[in-house]
Amino acid sequence: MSPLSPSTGAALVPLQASQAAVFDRIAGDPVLSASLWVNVALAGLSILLFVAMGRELETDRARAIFVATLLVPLVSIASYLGMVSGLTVGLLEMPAGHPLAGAEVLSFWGRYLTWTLSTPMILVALGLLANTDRTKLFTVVTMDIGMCVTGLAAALITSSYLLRWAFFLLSCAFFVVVLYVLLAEWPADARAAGTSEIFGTLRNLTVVLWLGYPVLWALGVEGIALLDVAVTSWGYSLLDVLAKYVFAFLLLRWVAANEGVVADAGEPFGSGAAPADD
Ligand code: RET
Repeated sequence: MSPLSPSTGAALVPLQASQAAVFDRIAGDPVLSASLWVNVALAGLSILLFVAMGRELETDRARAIFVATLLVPLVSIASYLGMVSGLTVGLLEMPAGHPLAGAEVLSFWGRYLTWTLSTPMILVALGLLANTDRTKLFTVVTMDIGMCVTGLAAALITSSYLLRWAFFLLSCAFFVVVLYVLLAEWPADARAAGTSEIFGTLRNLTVVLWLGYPVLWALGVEGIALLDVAVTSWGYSLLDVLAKYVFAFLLLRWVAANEGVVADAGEPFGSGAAPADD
């Protein structure tokens, strides 16, 4: 078929049309719209606050944690503006078997895309705090990216209900590895680095909140559709507020007050070998 054939052209038109249609739909639903704008505002405030909190940091590891932490609201503001504009939101027709089969459902797939950038930053910040080694950091970050990308696939598949859940399970398998490293590997590293207490608090916050995301996916419009689009969106937005801004604030506040402890742990992204005792 020629690339300029009428049918190809026809396929492109709805894609263009859907952005404006989606934009109008979101703007016309104040509850849904507020769930996005709240995060644009909070991400903006967090960026300003974090820059103020971290600008005096001087040591390598503390500054690396600062940059990773600051990237979380930076990615978030882009993510939420992308969704508000309709750019990263689609109208998907759910496959047979889905409770909303045949209906056009608003899918905020931009969330899963941008988590691919924001969640590794959260893990890098936590890993640096625990003074973990490169191998564990590499493992947790790649598994986390795997989780987000397969989560994106689960949300976007419109051909088969079964395959949506297959990707959901695959994403959960990646997630289990992330949880394993957080719960079984990093606590010992943090103990050795002298950051055990704050690491424990942030790890617990992370594990509990992150578990909420797959639960919401399963109960929301992407999964069994027990919750409607606006409730699902508010659910993710509230989880984001706690898992991103509150988490990042607590971490940065501690790092700013305890820079010496963080610096004594050694160079960032070490190999895991104990520093020479000279
Ligand atoms: C999905 C659905 C598929 C199964 C699993 C998921 C997990 C998502 C998580 C997201 C965390 C996001 C955060 C964002 C902050 O910017 C993709 C929902 C396991 C854990 C913390």
